[in-house]
Order: sequence, then structure tokens, then C-alpha cells
Amino acid sequence: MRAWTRLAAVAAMVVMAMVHPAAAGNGGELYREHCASCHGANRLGGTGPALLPANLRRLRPAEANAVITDGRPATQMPAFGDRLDEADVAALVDYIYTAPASVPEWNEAEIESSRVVHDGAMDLPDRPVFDADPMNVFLVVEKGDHAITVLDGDRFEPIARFSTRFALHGGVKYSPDGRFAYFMSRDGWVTKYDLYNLRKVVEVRAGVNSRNIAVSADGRLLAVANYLPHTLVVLDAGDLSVLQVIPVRDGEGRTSRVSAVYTAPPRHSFIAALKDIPEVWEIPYDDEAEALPVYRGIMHDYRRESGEKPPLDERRFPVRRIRVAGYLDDFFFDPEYEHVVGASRDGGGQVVNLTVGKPVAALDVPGLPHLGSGITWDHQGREVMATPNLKEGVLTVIDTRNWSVIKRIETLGPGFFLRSHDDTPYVWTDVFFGPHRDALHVIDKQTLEIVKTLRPAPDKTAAHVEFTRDGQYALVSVWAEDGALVVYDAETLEEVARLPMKKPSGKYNVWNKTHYVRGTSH
Ligand code: DHE
Repeated sequence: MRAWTRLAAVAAMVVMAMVHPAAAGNGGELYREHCASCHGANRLGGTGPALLPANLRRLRPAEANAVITDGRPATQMPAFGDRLDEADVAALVDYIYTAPASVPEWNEAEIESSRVVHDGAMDLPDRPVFDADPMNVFLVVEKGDHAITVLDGDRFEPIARFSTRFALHGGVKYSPDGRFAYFMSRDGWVTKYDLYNLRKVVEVRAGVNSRNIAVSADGRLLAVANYLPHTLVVLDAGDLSVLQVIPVRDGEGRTSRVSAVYTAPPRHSFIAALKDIPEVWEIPYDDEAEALPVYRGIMHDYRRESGEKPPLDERRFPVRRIRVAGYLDDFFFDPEYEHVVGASRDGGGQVVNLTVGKPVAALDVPGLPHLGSGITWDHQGREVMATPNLKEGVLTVIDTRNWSVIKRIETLGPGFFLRSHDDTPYVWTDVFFGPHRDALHVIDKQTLEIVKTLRPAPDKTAAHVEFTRDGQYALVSVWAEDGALVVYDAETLEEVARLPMKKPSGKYNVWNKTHYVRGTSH
């Protein structure tokens, strides 16, 4: 280092020490005194969320500073501004954004010991305690105060509302009969909720920093994708006990975060997207999967290693590794689950045929396609898929027969979610980013033209649409603290109801999800 650079560095350190005298090292002490009782002595979370760098990626340090000073409205996080001076708050922020010397492995024992079984909730009657159509119920996630509203999809009236773990993410999933809902927080808490009895049944912390969950098509299993630790966890969907913790690593010992896990019903498997290894993983989970030619090899190897096939609940799930070019971490599946289309972090898309286990085409999409929100529909006698774009104001429509682009529909800005239903003529997309974030485009499935642009609440983000089971109504979130759920007639595009809600985000219709209706998320 040159002398003047060294001098500048020393001067900067002196200035920092003057501005943040406490930053020199009492962050840990302050944490133990003020934060540990809610966020856990090990920073893994308690009544408050985990405070580890991996869990704080979505919060800028300046925002963390404001939360510590002023508290967080509608949560139990108090303001510390009257007890801590600026330097103390800065020291705390430094501390929580610094990785601890070690993070627990969060293996089977830790997961099992986190399990909370809610009193008397395991054996409740198998019939709804309400008179609404249980297959046309929605769970609406309200991010504002970490709650879920159970909504009657015929009358558009709340049936119940309950608090959830901090910061749910990913779609709510249902058991195939629609009775149980499963949802997950970014801190790895998985909750099983009995929709018939409106009760939480059991909760387990399957990871320290998690992405999403998938329910097997037969409803017996749950798979959890984790960023921290680098594992995929398979749970028994009945009581959320651990069946297997699968470490995620390649042949050379490199480990990887799991970006997401999905269920592939016709394949009887889970499919996982990996963030740090150029592989897609497929995990077959039942005897029918074993009958498919593509699995025979791995099941054969598995039997050779382990002798007789043990019963499912004692089995180690085999992993089929599909090598791909680059890292794919956002997935779209065609309705037959023959192909997966993955987007890489540098943009672009790759089509992988799951049967042969090889990339077969590249997608010509600009910017960063949000393939996880991709949907399909029939367009003039052929099936097309469309994906919004996280970086550009464009919706790309693609022919699934040859993966060629049919049309690029210009929108008012980058979008996040896209939705439709087999029994509606339109596709709905939001404009999540930029000055037009209050707009929603309604697009004709046949002409591929925007027929109307709705603005449910000027200047407030409008996003995430879901349809009633018959496709007659579209429900939209006004994504603001004093937000609302707005219901539109999906044909006339007129508003028919508006319910105040606290930053509603995703909403999930039991019928559409359990019947894999095209146009919704699965
Ligand atoms: Fe999500 C679903 C990944 C940021 C709200 N999001 C998903 C899924 C994935 C994903 C893989 C599919 C899960 C499933 O099927 O269960 N999301 C990511 C990201 O990588 C990204 C861009 C960055 C991150 O920090 O994770 C991201 N997501 C966000 C947000 O900022 C959103 C808007 C607000 C939030 O809650 O954090 C957000 N994501 C959602 C929602 C779904 C979702 C509401 C469920 C969509 C559905 O209809 O099923």
C-alpha cells in the first residue's frame, strides 16, 4: 500500500471511530442486552426474525437503523431511539450484518426440536366449521402485519384472520383434498393449517433461511428449499416430522443454496433449482415414479446400496442430477412437466427436457424474465406461454411447440406476476416497478393486445391477481400498508368489491391450486 493510501485509511478509521465510538465492538454486548430475548441469543430468531446477513439481504443497513431507532409498526418490534444513541444503533447494525463465527448446522435434531404441535389440533373433525364452499376459499397473505385472511370466494367476506410467522414468502400450498394449507416464512418456519377447523396444526423450522415449499401430488410429503444451510428437507406432511435432510453438493464437494423446489405431479417427483451448482435436481418420491424408465437406473443403484427397499417413511430419497449449462434459479414448467425452462442470474432462458435430462433450446428473452410467474393458455389453437420481465417493460409470449417468440407485448414497466384462468378471456399482468406501479394490464388471450389498463388505487402498487374457482372474478392486491383487496368482474372488468387489508400480497384459491388450473401458480 502506498504511503498516502495508508494515511487515508488510518484517517478514515479515526473518523469512523469518532462518528461511531461504539462500533469498536460493543455491538455484541448491546445485542445480548436489548435484542437476544426476541431474536435469539444465536441470532437465529425467536418471536422476532433471524438477524443474520443471509436473512437481512432484503433490508438495507439504513433501513435496519431506522427500524431499531423507530420500531416497526404493526409488529412487536419496539423503538429503541429513547434508550440507544446513534453510535449504539450503528454498532448494532454493524453487528447484525456481520456473519457470526459459526451458524448451527440446522440438521434433523434442530428441526425436530423446533416442532410446535398446537394443542388438540391433530385430530379435529373432517368437515368445515363454516358454510362457504371450501374449494372456493382463498388464503390472502397480508405482509403489513404478518397475517392471513381466510376469504369466502363467493361472498367476498372474511371467514377468519390469524397471525403468521414473520415474513411469509412463496405460494401457499394445499393438500390435494384442499383441507390443509402449508406456508413458509423466510426464516424457515413451515406451518400446517387446518382450513376446515380454522386452526394451526403444527409448525416446524426446517431451515435458517428458506425459499419455498412444495407438497407432493399425493399429499404425503413436503419438500423445503433452503438457502441456509445448503439443504433440501423432506418432511412428512402429516405431522411435519423430518424424513430426510438432503445435503446439496456436487461431485466435487461444492455446496449450493436451493433457489426453489417444485412438485411435478405426472413425474411423481420434486424438482429443485440450485443457485450455486449447474445442476437441476429431481427427487422421485413414490413407487410410480420408480416405474418410469428414467428412474430405473437410480432406483437400481439405490437398492444395490441399501438392500431391500424400506417403507417410504424410512427411505432415503434418491437424487437424479441433470447437468445444465450455467446456473438456473427461476423455473417455469410446461403443463405436462416434460420441460423445465430456467432463467439464469445473467438473464436469458434455457429449456431442459426432463425426460432426456438435457438442454434442448434457448429462449430469446431480453432483460431478466420472471419465469416463476410464467403461465400458459391456448392461443389460436396452440399452447403458448408468457413471462413477465423483472428488468424491462415487456411480456414475452412464446410458442411451446418450438420455444420461438410469438410476440413481445410492451407494458408500462417491468412486471412481477402474471395470471389467468382457463375460463376467462384475459391475462392480467402487473407493472410492479417504476412510476406506473399502480397499473395492471388486461390482455386478450387471442389478439395478444392490451384491452384495458386498470388503476385500482392511484400511486399504490397493484399486484398479484388470482381468480375465483369458476374464473368469473379476479382479485387484486393494493400492495400498501393501508391497502385493499379489490375484486373485479373478470369479463366486464368492473370493480365489484373492495376489502381493506394490510399490505396484501399473494392470494391462493384452493380449487385453482389443487386442480392445477392453467394460469395460476402451482
Ligand atoms: Fe418471490 C413466489 C423467488 C422477491 C413475493 N418467489 C416466489 C417463488 C420463488 C420466488 C422461487 C416461487 C415459490 C413457490 O412456488 O412457492 N422472490 C423470489 C426471488 O428470488 C426474489 C426476486 C428475491 C428474494 O429476495 O427472494 C423474490 N417475492 C419477492 C418479493 O420482493 C415479493 C414481491 C415480496 C415478498 O413477499 O418478499 C415476493 N414471491 C412472492 C409471492 C410469491 C412468490 C407473493 C407467490 C406467488 C404465487 O402466486 O404463487
